[in-house]
Amino acid sequence: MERIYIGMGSNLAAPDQQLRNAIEALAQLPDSAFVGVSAFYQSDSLLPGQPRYTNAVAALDSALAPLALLDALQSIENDQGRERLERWGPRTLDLDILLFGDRLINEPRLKVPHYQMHLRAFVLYPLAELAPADLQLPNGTTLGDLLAACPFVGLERLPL
Ligand code: A4P
Ligand code: MG
Repeated sequence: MERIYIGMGSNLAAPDQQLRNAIEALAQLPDSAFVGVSAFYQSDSLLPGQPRYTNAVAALDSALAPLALLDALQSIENDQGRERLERWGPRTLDLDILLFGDRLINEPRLKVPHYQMHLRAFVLYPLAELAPADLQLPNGTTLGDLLAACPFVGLERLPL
């Protein structure tokens, strides 16, 4: 089993409920054990003109291979009505593999760590609820280093 962190985001069709449904689905993945989920956080979209996002991070222990996990996450996205009309378009549910154990993955369909996680407060702060500050990324940077460089700006942590 490897510890996997998954970033969840939604900005359409009742985002908080989309995330709750995604958590239920993640808890049923085969060969995996659900570890926990952060609080929900709201923030403005990185792209102007889109509804606000709700984001959270989930932790999972899994024996699935990375691409098998990606397939499973994409079918959860599809089950929840994801339409891929444009890259970065508004979405009912986005599930991104942030970290997969200590692996560096560079496949056409899968890059891990997620290419922009280090820049995103809506990823790093929920992640910090589940992972220790000394968690190391494959390049040796720690989560604490990333948090120190990423101010808690524009994020609203929703009450549990
Ligand atoms: N892919 C590669 N690496 C990964 C990975 N680590 N995890 C590939 C998941 N998928 C990965 O993703 C496109 C392709 O990326 C997949 O087919 C997969 O093979 P997608 O989910 O279809 O497209 P996308 O989500 O539009 O692109 P992307 O790059 O994932 O978008 P982002 O970076 O997630 O940005 N603002 C706020 N406040 N909160 C947000 O969550 N999200 C976005 C979307 C913009 N603004 C936001 C937020
Ligand atoms: Mg995505």
